[in-house]
Amino acid sequence: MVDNPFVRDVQFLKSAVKPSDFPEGTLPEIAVAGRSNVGKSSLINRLTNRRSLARVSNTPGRTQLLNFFEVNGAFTLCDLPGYGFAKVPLKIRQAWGPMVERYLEHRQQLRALLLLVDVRREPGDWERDLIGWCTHYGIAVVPVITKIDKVSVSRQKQTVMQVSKALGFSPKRGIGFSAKSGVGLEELWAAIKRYQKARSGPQAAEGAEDTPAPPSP
Ligand SMILES: Nc1nc2c(ncn2[C@@H]2O[C@H](COP(=O)(O)OP(=O)(O)O)[C@@H](O)[C@H]2O)c(=O)[nH]1
Ligand SMILES: [Mg+2]
Repeated sequence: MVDNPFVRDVQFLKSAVKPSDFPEGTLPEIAVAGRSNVGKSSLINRLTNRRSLARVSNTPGRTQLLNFFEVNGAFTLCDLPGYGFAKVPLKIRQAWGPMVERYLEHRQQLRALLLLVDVRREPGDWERDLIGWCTHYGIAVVPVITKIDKVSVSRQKQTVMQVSKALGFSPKRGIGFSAKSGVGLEELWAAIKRYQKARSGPQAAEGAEDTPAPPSP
């Protein structure tokens, strides 16, 4: 593994489904969301420099949980369950939306959501719906374009800008990331640090100007 100078200490706090079970405390929180197979576990492991912090936890049939970690004693990370795994029973898939929306609504200390998008896939309704919820609850979204090593170095910047725009953000908002090579790690950490200090709620000024309106019905 490439050295990661950003992490001193990571602790698993707990898993939870409903707000009354979320870990207490006032540290700012950053959430991570993405479709199954987008590279979420790989990103979290790379981000925290742990080989298997975010275990492959999308085992079909299992209850889907929000997993909370504390990083550097400075902020908490919430790993949302991957969305859309075909083998997950319908009942569990249907529980995903209400669980995540309740989290977005109630988690006061949530400062930003990292929305992972695979560089080889067109963002779809799911991504737009999630952005719509975040906008509604005043939560900043940072698009992270994963597996950026799959496109040639000369096209990476342009691709990130295109995906960012396709999601309704300003082109420069997106971050290209590769868990494989470590590209984007520094930029991602810089964004996390910035959002740790940001205010939450509907007045969350930073980025609000280019957060798209919720999709029309
Ligand atoms: N080339 C490449 N493959 C990746 C990257 N990140 C994840 N993968 C691969 O994508 C697959 C899914 O990754 P995983 O982290 O388990 O995705 P998750 O389901 O979103 O947690 C695995 O085969 C990973 O090795 C990346 O940055 N580059
Ligand atoms: Mg995973």
